[in-house]
Amino acid sequence: LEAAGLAAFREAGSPEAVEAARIEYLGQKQGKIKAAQQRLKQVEPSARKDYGQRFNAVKTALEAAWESAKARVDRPAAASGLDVTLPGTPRPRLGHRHPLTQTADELIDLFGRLGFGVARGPEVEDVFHNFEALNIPPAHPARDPADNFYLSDGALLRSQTSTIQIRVMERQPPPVRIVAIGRVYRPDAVDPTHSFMFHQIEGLMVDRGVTMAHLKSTLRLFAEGYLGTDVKIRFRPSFFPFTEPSVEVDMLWHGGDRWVEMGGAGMVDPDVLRAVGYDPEEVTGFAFGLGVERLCMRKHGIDDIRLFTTNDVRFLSQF
Ligand code: FA5
Repeated sequence: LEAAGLAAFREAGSPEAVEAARIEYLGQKQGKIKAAQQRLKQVEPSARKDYGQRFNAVKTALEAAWESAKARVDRPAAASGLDVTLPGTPRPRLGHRHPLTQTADELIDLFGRLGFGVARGPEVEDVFHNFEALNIPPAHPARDPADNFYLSDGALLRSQTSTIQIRVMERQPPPVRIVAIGRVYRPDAVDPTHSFMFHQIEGLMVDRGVTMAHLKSTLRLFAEGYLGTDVKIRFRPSFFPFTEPSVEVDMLWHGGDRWVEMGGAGMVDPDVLRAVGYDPEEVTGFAFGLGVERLCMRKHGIDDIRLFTTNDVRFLSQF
């Protein structure tokens, strides 16, 4: 009885089969255990004690077999091969956009609200767009092989986004009002505010009657919009071959104890306008080129430009 009952519970593969085995062995009316109990009365009085002990052991074993068979078939997931007692799979951690990508989007959005559209240009440039068209003659020190990443004769990794000014003006007549963001490359010595690859945001506005006052107020509005109204910026007279007059723009660094250069700017040189077929008697323009990493660093209190490219998740996950 015991062996047959244990086998019946062990082999029962569904709740119905387990119930059938229960009725057959443990059923109150016709169950085999019940029948075995009733046979106790017919046993010789001298053997009753042994019979009773054996009966109890078999009954306990079959009840236990029933409990475990029930637990086995009651788990709905058991049929699908899913073990619900295993620890769950951790929720995948979502990634997000790199802080510089977020910064680029914010800058484009901000300049968009000031009326600037978006332009693009290639990272591998020709000498004409990187230098020539920007009034940088062949003997100019800015063309020095030690200061640029030349790829082959006539091609280099662009050293400034000002190349895009030229490409935009070549394509369309005035008025122009665009910004362009992209990577630029220079073999500069690396330090907390310099890298050999960084991003610039270039701006160009050409129309009738554009003046230096427009340039300065645009850059002020931008700086206050991006860095906050308490930001301090200053303009210093400077020189670029493609603007006249030219300025450099500094921002007071976080900590407030030093100025860091944010970008260069100026009124587009009449020669540059003429070279793309614009009439400098009719239209004037301003242009600027700002360092994107430095803007992001100033806004978020980041101390070292190298953090953008070392892929430390402790840094990246803060954005
Ligand atoms: C220029 O590149 C000019 N093309 C800017 C310009 C545009 C002037 C339009 C006039 C009209 P400059 O070399 O100063 O200028 O670089 C501009 C900005 O890029 C700097 O102020 C700085 O914020 C950033 N920058 C320059 N070099 C590095 C570097 N190695 N690492 C990180 N940022 C840099």
